[in-house]
Amino acid sequence: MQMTMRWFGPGYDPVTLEQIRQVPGVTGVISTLYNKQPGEVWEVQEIAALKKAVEDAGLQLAGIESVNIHDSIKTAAPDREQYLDKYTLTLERLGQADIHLVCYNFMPVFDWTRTELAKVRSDGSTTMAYDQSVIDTIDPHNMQALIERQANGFTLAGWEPERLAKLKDLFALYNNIDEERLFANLSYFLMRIMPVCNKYDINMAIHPDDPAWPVFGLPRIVTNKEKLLRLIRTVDDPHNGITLCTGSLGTNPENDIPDIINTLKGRIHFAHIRNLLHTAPGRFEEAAHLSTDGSLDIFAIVEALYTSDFDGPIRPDHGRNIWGENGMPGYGLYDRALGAAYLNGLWEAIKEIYSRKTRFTQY
Ligand code: CS2
Ligand code: MN
Repeated sequence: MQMTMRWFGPGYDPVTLEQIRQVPGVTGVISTLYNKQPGEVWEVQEIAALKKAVEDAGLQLAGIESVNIHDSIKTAAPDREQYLDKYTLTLERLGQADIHLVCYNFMPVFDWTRTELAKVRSDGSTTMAYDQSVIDTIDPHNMQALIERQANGFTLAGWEPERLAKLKDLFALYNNIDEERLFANLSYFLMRIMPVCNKYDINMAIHPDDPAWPVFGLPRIVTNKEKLLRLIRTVDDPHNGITLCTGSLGTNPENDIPDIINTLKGRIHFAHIRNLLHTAPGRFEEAAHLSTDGSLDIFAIVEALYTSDFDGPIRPDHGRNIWGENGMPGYGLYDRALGAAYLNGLWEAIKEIYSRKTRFTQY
């Protein structure tokens, strides 16, 4: 396991690499070229500059989140081959730069969805929250404005105004795309990129849909154990793996996350750990990482990662805004740093318990 934090890059992230470097046990960052639109090829020099900035700060660029996928690939539009070639070229360049982990998602139109970005909790901290009954009354065309209004002046990952400006066209593209078609398009994408992933040993780690059910009538295909299993079996290559995001899979209380971890052993390449509190069916808010603050058993989750020999990067996913920090929703420094410290503590304790168990069974 390598403890990391997400960093959005200079000019986008108010958190600095120097601050991240001082969080105990954090040795790497997960980053991206935030200025890139889906479908744009990443330039060699841009990748090198990102890597250099991270390494100059004494950290490792442990992976990319995300190289976003163009809608023509997701919808199998007539020009998809051109975009697949571009994606492959970006992967090739990342591989040549010695980067071996790429997180991506295959959600139609909208990335993660929340109805509130700064819900005030009883302790005065603010957090992101979701309420399906609110979504049910919103015209999806107003969704971008709703997010923007609460985003504290930041452009949030997955909510790029340039792309969402064409929302009508985007929805039209997905008109005939049901779950099966979307799955076929995802499988095709994976088959097409596996050769380059094999050549450069790049682990692809699909991010689960967030929340884990259809939103605005758009299909969602990365939501539970069965669907994840189907995906890794359909393209049965070790480089086709997943990002275990507890906050996304955990939106559905029926998802047994430790069981998912055990079932997908060996194919989990990246872990996002965050906690959330279920307040009613279809309604939740993001909690502090500590198990007792939310509905997820973070100990059991970390234990399952440990016992399934998980050896990829982990990052504390969304944190609250605390101590007066006016951070990017979900990505302030303080609460994520507390999350990293907590997760490191759990890992150390679990490792110690298991090594004692092994010592005892040897006698
Ligand atoms: C992230 C996602 O902040 C978040 O919720 O987990 O935006 C994630 O980066 C993308 O879905 C992965 O492509
Ligand atoms: Mn996540």
